[in-house]
Amino acid sequence: MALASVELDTKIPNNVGLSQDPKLRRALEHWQPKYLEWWHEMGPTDFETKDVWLRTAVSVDDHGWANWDYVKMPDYRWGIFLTPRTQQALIHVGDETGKPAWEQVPGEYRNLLRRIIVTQADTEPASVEQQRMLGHMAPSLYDMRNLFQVNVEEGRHLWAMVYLLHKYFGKDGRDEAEELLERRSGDPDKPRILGTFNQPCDHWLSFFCFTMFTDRDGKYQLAALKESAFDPLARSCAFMLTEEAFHLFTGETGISRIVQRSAELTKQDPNGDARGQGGIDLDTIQRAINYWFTYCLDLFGGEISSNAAQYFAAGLKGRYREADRFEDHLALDEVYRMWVPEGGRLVEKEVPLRNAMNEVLRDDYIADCERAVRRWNKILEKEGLSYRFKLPSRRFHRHQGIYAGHTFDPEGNPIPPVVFEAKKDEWLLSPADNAYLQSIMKPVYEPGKMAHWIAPPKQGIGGKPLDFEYVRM
Ligand code: BYC
Ligand code: FE
Ligand code: FE
Repeated sequence: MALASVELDTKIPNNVGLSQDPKLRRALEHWQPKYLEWWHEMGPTDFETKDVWLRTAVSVDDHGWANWDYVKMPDYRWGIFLTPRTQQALIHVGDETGKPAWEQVPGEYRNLLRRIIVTQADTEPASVEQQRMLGHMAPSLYDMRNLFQVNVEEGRHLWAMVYLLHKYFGKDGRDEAEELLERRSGDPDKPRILGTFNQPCDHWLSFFCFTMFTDRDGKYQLAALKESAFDPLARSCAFMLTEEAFHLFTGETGISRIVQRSAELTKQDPNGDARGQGGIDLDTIQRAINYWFTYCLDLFGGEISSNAAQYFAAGLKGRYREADRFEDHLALDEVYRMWVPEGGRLVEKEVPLRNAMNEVLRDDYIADCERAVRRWNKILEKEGLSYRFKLPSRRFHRHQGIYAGHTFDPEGNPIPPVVFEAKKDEWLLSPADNAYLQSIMKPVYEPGKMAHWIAPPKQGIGGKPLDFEYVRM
């Protein structure tokens, strides 16, 4: 397998040999101005002329794959990078296990693969749209820069998927690429595909929850696609995951810093309420966790899914780290036990493992989220507070799968809809919470300064100190 070298001085930086494929190059160069128009309209528009200290992917080398510099976001070099393979990849998921991975899309899986790639692709611009106003409330220049870093990289993830659509799906793929720039997060007529990506994310508590919980769904979905028998998709997702780590860092540490500050303010306040001190109270953080975590559980699809079984059988998607964590890649003989709502009660059922693959991936995701919650609770413990955060049950507040259409309390007990309605604002981020959070989030544009409601990070980023001018205002 010849490895294409990295082309950086071309219109579209890439390591997929675009210069040797004039037809594909022209098609992508035709899409490029439309992408830039979308960015101009739907990206962090009001900061287009600012210099931002950004990292740009410039190679796929494990050491030094990124370059750091001041960049104006519309000038960001969005490129197409695939993790190289040194040897022929073999399929290690589903019925075709052991055969060579596909370099082309098999005709019988064309529609399924297109659908998976389009669904993945659609989330990337959606998240940029959801976050487009947050620069105006940034708690510091450090945070603003991190927001913009996440935004430009989600843009690059769109490029990664659009490359696959253009290269492997002909006219259908080019049409899909156009439509990806036409749907809009939250638009009633042409919404984004998945529910969570139409939810407003209009303050920084939601932004950190989004990068903590929603980008983490991204991590697990990309990890599942990294195991795909369609090798260009697997290699594309492998490289996206290197960028994704920073998005998850932003979310997890962002919440840690809010928890730290909220704990301090809770102790300072005579009533033990951080809101009394102009900060974010612990209950509101818990409600934000409940809200975003449950919307993100939906992103894994139905608990019992013939789609998931088909994806696994065909080798289109694997489990999290399928290659190194599992011996049996057929998953034909096992069952998965889960609680299924039936006549107002929960009944334990056995589901063939392949049909439960969405739930298997959700399990790994939940375990990862639990790890982060333990870290946040350590902060509370250190501050001498008895309050503890908790992830709600996977049945609580669901809009997809077998629990959708039923009502549960955060512990997962079935409750009547009227009780849920009455308790909703106690359990989930409410309009009143959002209004309060927006009211305290005034932008802080002075280098090194932090908003009152968040603790500073341990250190700066990109080799710079915390008081560096990360965005030149
Ligand atoms: N909203 O068998 P089912 C990221 C639909 S995030 C709306 O349950 P399946 C990122 C489903 O399409 C990662 N509809 O689901 C993060 C199906 O429709 P049809 C994104 C939904 O197919 C932050 C029906 O319900 N990547 O990268 O097994 C920032 C029943 O299907 C939802 C991917 O999602 C929903 N939540 O699994 C930036 C990977 N869930 O057939 C980026 C690609 C299900 O009845 N996607 N439906 O019309 C997939 O692999 C699968 O499509 C899903 C769903 C896991 C999403
Ligand atoms: Fe992404
Ligand atoms: Fe991300």
